[in-house]
Amino acid sequence: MSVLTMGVSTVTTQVYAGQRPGTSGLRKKVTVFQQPHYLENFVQAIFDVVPELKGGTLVLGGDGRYHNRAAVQTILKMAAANGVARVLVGQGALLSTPAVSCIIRKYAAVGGIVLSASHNPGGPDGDFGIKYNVTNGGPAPEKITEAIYQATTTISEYKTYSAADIDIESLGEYTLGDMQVIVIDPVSDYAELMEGLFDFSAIRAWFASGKRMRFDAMSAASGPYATRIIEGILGAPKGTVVNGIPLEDFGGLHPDPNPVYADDLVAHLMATNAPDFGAASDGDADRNMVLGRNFLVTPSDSLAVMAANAKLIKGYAAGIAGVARSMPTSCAVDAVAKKLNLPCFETPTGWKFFGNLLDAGKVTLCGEESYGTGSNHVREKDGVWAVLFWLNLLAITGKSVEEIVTAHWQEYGRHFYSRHDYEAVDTAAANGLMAHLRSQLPSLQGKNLQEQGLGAFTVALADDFAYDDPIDGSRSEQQGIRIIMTDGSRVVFRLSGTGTEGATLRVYLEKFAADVAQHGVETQKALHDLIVIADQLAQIKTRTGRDAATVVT
Ligand code: G16
Repeated sequence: MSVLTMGVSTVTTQVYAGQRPGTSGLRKKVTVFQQPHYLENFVQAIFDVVPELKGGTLVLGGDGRYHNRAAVQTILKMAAANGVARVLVGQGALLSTPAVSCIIRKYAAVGGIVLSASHNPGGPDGDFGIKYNVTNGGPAPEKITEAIYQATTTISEYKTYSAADIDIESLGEYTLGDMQVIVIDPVSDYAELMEGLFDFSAIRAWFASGKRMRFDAMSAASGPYATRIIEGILGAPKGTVVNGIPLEDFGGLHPDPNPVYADDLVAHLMATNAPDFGAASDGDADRNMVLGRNFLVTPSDSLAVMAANAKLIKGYAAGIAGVARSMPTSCAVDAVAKKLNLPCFETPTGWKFFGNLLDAGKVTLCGEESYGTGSNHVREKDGVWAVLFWLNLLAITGKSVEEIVTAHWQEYGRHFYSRHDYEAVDTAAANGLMAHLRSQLPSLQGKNLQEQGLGAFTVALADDFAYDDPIDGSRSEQQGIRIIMTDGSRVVFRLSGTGTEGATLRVYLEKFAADVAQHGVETQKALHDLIVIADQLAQIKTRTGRDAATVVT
């Protein structure tokens, strides 16, 4: 049923179960979102939970995946019916996640809606997602996402506006009832922000000297940003950015910048006559992978190198206030913080947990093992920013990626690190595995694992990570099981909050080596004993029925 008043109609709807946002918004199969009123219910819940949007500005865009354009039209009409004064929408429905954050902040918007399932595959059979970002430009904190979820559990109607679709393919201004719609260039505000942070002349000179780079945009949102900035403003040769045109199905590939899904980039950087620098970004351009010629950089090391060298970069030359990392991220950045006497925070997985620390000025740089790094310039992780940070570092030091990272290890020691993912595992089996681990926590404390034939480790701490936000006092529990050894080695277990099929078990492994002679050991070899311990303690093989991880990063 639908009741029409002055173009605004109130549509009767029914509750859909399971609209609770995960680590980063609501992510489901496209076909789930295509059910009648499914998207509308969630969007109305946002308008109900954030009444400030009435009369305010909303930023709207997404990663270019299938269903984005249709969803943008639906949301524009609902925004008009819910009294939003102005919407800034990216041309072609495109806005990278960090660009949304930048634009919310620059134009003092009340918030933004990002249509993205990030690195998850796209297309009619792929995934779709939606998340709400708040006034600081960052992902809504749990208090708000939970309120949105609660609103979806009682919803009975939503408001929409009857009008023709807006032409979002062309820049321009339109009206929808009393609401103004401005179709904006997705790149220009973001490019201007980057120019203020980095030494573009030094990077231009680096390219002009014949240095080469390969940026793989994975047919996703970073393409237009990287092409305009790296090839356009910074003068890199045409062809430096590959897969630079966003495709609705990402070319059928998995837009996740890690050595498994960005294997083509890795192959190019391992080839003879490889470029000096390689980089990739994910579906919505907030993740990054960087690599040198014949040399992979782990995201945890990347964060540590950035923190150690921040003073060399224009935007951070005045010094950084502190650093933060998600709990499963390696402690490489902690070593830098210790030496530079900087505060260092450990938060649960999810960029939303960095927001309060950044707003309070407690930290400047943040990072996660899941190929995410960022700073206080926006309130999201930022793939193109991270690549520009590295380019700036290469340009002003004149060193190679390998030289920079190996010198870093010499100074701070090496934190060997790997994540083993078991994707699309049976949900009950995955929950059983976590429950089994939890039940062992009390008895693991202080245990000498060598006595069980499990490598020369003694457990210093075994717990289920809980975080007390130092700014707002909120507490988040059950954020991952940590088993920390007396030598600082760690095995961490979590279930992903971003998957859409069954459960994904993530096993994070870390071992520290101060001795330079050890630094050349192959990572999986260095972590071998911990891999065995993880399997034994969690009974991974028997409980998941898997012989090997789906993805090893
Ligand atoms: C999101 C979050 C990140 C998190 C990642 C993985 O990234 O923003 O903070 O590290 O998911 O989360 P999980 O381990 O729960 O799958 P993205 O790039 O998917 O938005």
